[in-house]
Amino acid sequence: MKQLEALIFDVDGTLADTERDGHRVAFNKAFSEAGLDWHWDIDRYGELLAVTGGKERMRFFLEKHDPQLLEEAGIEEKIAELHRRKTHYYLELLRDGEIPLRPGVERLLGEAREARLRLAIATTTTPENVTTLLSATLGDESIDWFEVIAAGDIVPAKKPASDIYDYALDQMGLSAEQCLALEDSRNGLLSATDAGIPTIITVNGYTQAEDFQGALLVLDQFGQPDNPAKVLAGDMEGFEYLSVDVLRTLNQNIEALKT
Ligand code: XBP
Ligand code: MG
Repeated sequence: MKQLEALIFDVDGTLADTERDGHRVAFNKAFSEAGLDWHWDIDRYGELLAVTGGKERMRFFLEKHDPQLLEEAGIEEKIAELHRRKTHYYLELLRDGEIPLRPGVERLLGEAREARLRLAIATTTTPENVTTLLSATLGDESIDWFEVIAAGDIVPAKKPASDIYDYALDQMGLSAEQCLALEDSRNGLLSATDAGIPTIITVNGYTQAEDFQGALLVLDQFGQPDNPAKVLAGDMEGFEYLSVDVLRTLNQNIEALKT
């Protein structure tokens, strides 16, 4: 029987609600600094989240908003420069403490470390965005809690492709059944499940209406003893919030189904 060995966390939307008041705000600052009129309001940004990756998201926006611009010489450099400035503004927001962790994240990481579960990250965002979020919320030493931080352009295809999870598994030398993935979006679910990793979803404002067919469990948040999680799909086995005990039970149930 395969034991649960590791947890692989998504970042944006899962560890913290980074999109609406973080990435979106930073994109808009970069656009206005460059003299562009590409303001992304909350609803439009929700539509643009269909595509993961900041540079990819700008290209997706231009396909509808100004397709001719995509044909112009130098557009890739322009997108890359806008993305560098966007990252600068995003890191500023993180360092200013504007983006807290979601409820239960710090507790679950602490429990997982105590239980000697191995930890990794699989995200489409830029690596500095991950390390800066961790430093700003949990202290510099928390970066070392994660033996692999698989992020951004390290793989050719971003989520929903499985590449980033395949990479994390490879780096850890683990098989998919030894891990659980924690995600907030359909693109994340598709990526993790395509890599064979059973996945737990914690929804947020942008992802709550998405199709999470195939997820092991769908929650409104990880939850806390004084702030129980709501189960939106699946079974939390009578537990009130996502704990290592729940994760081990879910893992054992999957293994039991195989025998
Ligand atoms: C996160 C993303 C990222 C961020 C922006 O998706 O889609 O693109 O919005 O990050 P997931 P960058 O949570 O599924 O990994 O601008 O650094 O790409
Ligand atoms: Mg996410």
